[in-house]
Amino acid sequence: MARHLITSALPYINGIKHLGNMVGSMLPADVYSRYLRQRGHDVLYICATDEHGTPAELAAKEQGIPVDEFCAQAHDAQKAVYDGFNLAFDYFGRSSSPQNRGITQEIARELKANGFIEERAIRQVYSNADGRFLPDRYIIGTCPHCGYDKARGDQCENCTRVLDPTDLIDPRSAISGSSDLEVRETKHLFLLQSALAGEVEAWVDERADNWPILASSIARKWLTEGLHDRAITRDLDWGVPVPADTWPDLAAEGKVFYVWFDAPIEYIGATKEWADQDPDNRDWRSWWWESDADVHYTQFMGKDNVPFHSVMFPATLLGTRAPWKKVDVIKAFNWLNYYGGKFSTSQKRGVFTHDALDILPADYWRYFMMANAPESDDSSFTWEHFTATVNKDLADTLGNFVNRVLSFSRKRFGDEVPAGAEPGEAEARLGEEIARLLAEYEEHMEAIQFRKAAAALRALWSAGNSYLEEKAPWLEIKTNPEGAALTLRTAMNLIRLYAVVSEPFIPTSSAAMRAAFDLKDDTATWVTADEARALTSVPAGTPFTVPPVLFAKITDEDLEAYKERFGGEAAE
Ligand code: B3M
Ligand code: ZN
Repeated sequence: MARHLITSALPYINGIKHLGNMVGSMLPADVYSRYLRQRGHDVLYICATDEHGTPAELAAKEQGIPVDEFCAQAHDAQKAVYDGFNLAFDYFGRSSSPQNRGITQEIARELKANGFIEERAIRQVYSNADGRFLPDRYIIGTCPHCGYDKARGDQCENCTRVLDPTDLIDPRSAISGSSDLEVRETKHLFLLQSALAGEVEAWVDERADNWPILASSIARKWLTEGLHDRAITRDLDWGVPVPADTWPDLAAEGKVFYVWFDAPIEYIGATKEWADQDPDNRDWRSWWWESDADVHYTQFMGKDNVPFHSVMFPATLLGTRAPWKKVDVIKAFNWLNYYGGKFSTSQKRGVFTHDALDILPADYWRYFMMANAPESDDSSFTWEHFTATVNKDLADTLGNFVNRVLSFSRKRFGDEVPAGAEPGEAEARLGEEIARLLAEYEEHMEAIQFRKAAAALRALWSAGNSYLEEKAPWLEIKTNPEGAALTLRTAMNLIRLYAVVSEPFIPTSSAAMRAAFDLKDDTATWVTADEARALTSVPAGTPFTVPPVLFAKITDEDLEAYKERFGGEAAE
């Protein structure tokens, strides 16, 4: 038994999340966590909303409510959706927590003490009307390249060119609309990443070979481009304040840390939030202090987040000279597209997480997304593919097997698992096959290869169908009722095995399968190779019930309706 710390990239507080966000971070982390828990490991799965930064401030302003209120509401709304997907976080925190504030400030002080944070003066736009410095994206004006009149100081949305606020024609404040702006000198904190570059490189070299290739290649590419010093403070009201004991001038000016500085620290912060709920029994430092070398830490994220996690966050932690636990394995994902194009909130293209749950239960989505996870390449969501997968794998191969076996047995033998006949050659062959596929499934899960793991799971389900076709108990019953009883009993043992091993992917359906059998002392969380070979864990005489249909098929009419509602056309 090992201790596994698992985090998924923190969903940003504002904006609707689509299936692509989910498949690249929280869902795979949940599947992996569930698997490890079932294998008996001590797992801590931590996530949180990432709440600071300008987009949150602007969204709150648009709604006319204070930013803390906006974040509290948006946090609850996101949490409800994740509950709906059955994401079994040990804790889902908030980066605006006092815990994160404290740890972020502590880390900044340590970095300064070690000479890795320096104050530098830069020239920045100041708004007299607002009485504050404006971050780049708080300045709006006309784009010098394309003439778009709502270009932001960091980038023009229309022609996508990167801009400097001073490039804008007729610049004005996004807060007040005032054009009474001037450029003033002001101080910011810089993280001296260049001084840590060698150490970070050595750190990456030491472990990235063990990472799935997508993450290690991005980390290496980023390192070749060189680590530059970065400004880690911003002029915002909403953020972790620069601590006044260490930088009184900057604190007096109201500077806060840049959102990407405090967001990864919230992995630690949220662990402390979790521990503070039950301080007698939970020790957050034991998960984050490297002297507890038994902790194995895995992070899940989309590929755009890899540079921050593989290079910048480790640089921050290394620079503290404190034994903070650093990531062991980074599992990254490519994009999930929608009909070959991007999911788009503004164009209403694609499936958003709350709508998905509105239409179909979470297990349908969980299975489809993980079976088609964008691991080696981008993958594309289409309603046709989704329908075919649900109908074939879930409804036919798994669901139908379960219902057919249990209904038929009840009809012929009553409400208990039937006795009769000893396992023969067909059962021995089946047992070997199941044990082999189970080992394969475990191997892919350990390697965090979800598509392959899902394929092995599907093969386990298929093996049951092949066995049933071969033995044909509906014929057998006429000539050899004892043999039919053996077949059905063996098939019920498969159902029980499926219930246990499918749980990481389809927890609700697994629970329904498991509940079908009234087993005594039903505490097993996994299936051993011997049990898989024997297929006798559910003995004759065990009472059982027939669960309601596990997966309803998606009809042609449903398919058309979904395409109509969500737009099912190739992107232009
Ligand atoms: N919030 C992801 C994003 O919004 C970002 C991840 C933070 S992980 C520390 O794109
Ligand atoms: Zn432009």
